[in-house]
Amino acid sequence: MNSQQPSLAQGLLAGQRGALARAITWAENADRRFPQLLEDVYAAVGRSHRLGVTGPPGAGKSTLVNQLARHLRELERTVGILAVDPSSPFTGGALLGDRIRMEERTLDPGVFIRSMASRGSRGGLARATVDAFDVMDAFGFDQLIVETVGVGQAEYDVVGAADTVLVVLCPGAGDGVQAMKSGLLEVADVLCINKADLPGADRMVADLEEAVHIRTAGKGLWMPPVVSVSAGTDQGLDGLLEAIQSHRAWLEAEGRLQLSRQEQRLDQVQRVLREGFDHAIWEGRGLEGYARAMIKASRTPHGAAERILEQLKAALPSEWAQVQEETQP
Ligand SMILES: Nc1nc2c(ncn2[C@@H]2O[C@H](COP(=O)(O)OP(=O)(O)OP(=O)(O)O)[C@@H](O)[C@H]2O)c(=O)[nH]1
Ligand SMILES: [Mg+2]
Repeated sequence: MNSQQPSLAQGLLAGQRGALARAITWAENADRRFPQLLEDVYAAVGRSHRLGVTGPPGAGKSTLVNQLARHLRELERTVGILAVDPSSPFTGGALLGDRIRMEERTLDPGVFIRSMASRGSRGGLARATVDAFDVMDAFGFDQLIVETVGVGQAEYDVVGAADTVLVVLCPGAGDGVQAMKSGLLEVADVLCINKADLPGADRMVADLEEAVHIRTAGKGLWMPPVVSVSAGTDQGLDGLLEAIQSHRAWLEAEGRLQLSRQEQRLDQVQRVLREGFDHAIWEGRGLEGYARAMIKASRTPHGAAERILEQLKAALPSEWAQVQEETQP
């Protein structure tokens, strides 16, 4: 173990919440000490089930996550929750409400809740979320949940970092049609129609079941169950938990979870690389001067970038191609 921060890694593994909070801050800030920390605790990563919860603003995601956490606690399972603060102005108002409702759970040591600022950054949010999930996983929660608003690619990337994606919709406002158009349906492993106490829920369930059937039937794919609940009045949560559990069981059969985790890791390598790449090539290698010289020599910006890219490609180590050949089946 690295001598510089044994206490944080050990604190994390010993279940100290202060250590967990600090580790997540490092993850969020892409702190330089984070990679070593993750290395020190990595043997303990991989036991939690990761649930991503997304859906349009106001669908009832926070209410639902709160209820899910309550039911999971009744089953004596510990829960770590990340709430990605929506940076979009039209959802900003719900934030305080979220906090207050989620506060109910924070007195329970079996539940940990943390908000993450989305800061509108593309790969950055997903990278930080996965890093935070990894340290929460090492800490030892049975269930990890991330809530995000399904409005853009960054949000899809975040839920894509989960084992199981729960898409929450509610009747009215054309949500069902909108979800089908926006591709929300494609990312869903479980579809939840919340606010079943409102009119139109049954119709929506039927429509979505049909859409799911058309998409998946006969293709050997997972067929996402459509579950209707009323989080506000705590109706139907058992059925929802069962649906989540059935997806988890499906993943764990035939090594699918392992494959899916490998893909998640690969995505994370790409995100971390992307964040580090700009910095690495511009820093201390004279690239800026080189680019300026090309601009002076009246290259177009595209021409200059293309030239630099060609040179970078030529510099890629040849053993990469070999490793790839060796690992091909
Ligand atoms: N009628 C009804 N209202 C509900 C139900 N569940 C949640 N709500 C209400 O829906 C509103 C939005 O709930 P939230 O849980 O904040 O929704 P959200 O999806 O987290 O919202 P954002 O995070 O802002 O996107 C609140 O006023 C809730 O009280 C339900 O089952 N039935
Ligand atoms: Mg919310």
